[in-house]
Amino acid sequence: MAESNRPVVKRYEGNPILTKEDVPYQVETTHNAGVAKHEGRYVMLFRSHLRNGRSIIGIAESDDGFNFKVGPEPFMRGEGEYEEYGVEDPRICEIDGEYLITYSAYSRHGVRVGLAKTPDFRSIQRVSMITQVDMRNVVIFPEKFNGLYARLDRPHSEITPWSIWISWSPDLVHWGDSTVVMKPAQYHWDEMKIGPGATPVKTEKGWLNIYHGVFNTMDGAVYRLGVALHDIDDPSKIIGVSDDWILAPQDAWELTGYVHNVVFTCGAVAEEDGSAKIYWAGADSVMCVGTASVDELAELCLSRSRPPV
Ligand code: BMA
Repeated sequence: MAESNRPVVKRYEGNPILTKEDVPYQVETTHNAGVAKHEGRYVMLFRSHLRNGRSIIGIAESDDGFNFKVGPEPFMRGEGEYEEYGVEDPRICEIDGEYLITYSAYSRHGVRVGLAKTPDFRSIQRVSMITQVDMRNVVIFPEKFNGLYARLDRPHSEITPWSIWISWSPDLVHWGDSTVVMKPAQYHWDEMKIGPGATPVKTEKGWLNIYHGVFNTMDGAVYRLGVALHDIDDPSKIIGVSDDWILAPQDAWELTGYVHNVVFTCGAVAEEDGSAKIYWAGADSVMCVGTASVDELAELCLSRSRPPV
């Protein structure tokens, strides 16, 4: 029987849900946002380019996960030597009764990842830089494993396509025991590079990792989203990676903008009814949302699996 053409991720008909017109201070984009639920409300931390080309992070809140109101002031601006060129692509992880925020920090020394935390999104405390340079896209798992925090990260490399790794920490500051867990597949939609996207979602079948993958064309890179499933007790083990992407640039604001042909995620929220809201940026310009069945995404990793490395 032919497979259905029904999309795995159902785009919200009100997309885009956040644009620069919604921001009460001067910005050029609203993109690459981490999203979490706090006291029943959705909190979005989004990246904005300023007119000097550097980025800051703003905050928006919503009762329903679709209609967001932006706060009057930016939430984070680059501070100090290692954030001199700005802060980008925040991910939010709720653990131990607080929210961890991982973000890319740019400076004359390169790009590395910073960790900050907040109990309520009113105040913010910087913890530490948690990588050296040439690392981006850090997502922390919302549970510990044998007393250790775990994160997926994405080191840069000159001799192999950029891949997804896992690292462990007793205290969120010192990380190690890193191993590679997943690599791009050759002549595949993610062959150029992959990176962790949303904070992993716990499912009955394993941890769902919604990641981005890049393919290079004559017209430049195309960013799409895919899914992988990690073992529930040991997330360094991948139990399936969907051969198919789950989302590709399609709407006008995904096809053109600050960087064309990009859908890029930094956050998803699992709901009690078994669905997840997946948030992505279109063309590094605007924020969009869509819904998917968590079980269907996990099943896709198992039934249409390609080898992880
Ligand atoms: C990546 C990062 C992301 C960006 C993406 C698409 O390398 O710079 O922040 O969204 O490219 O341009």
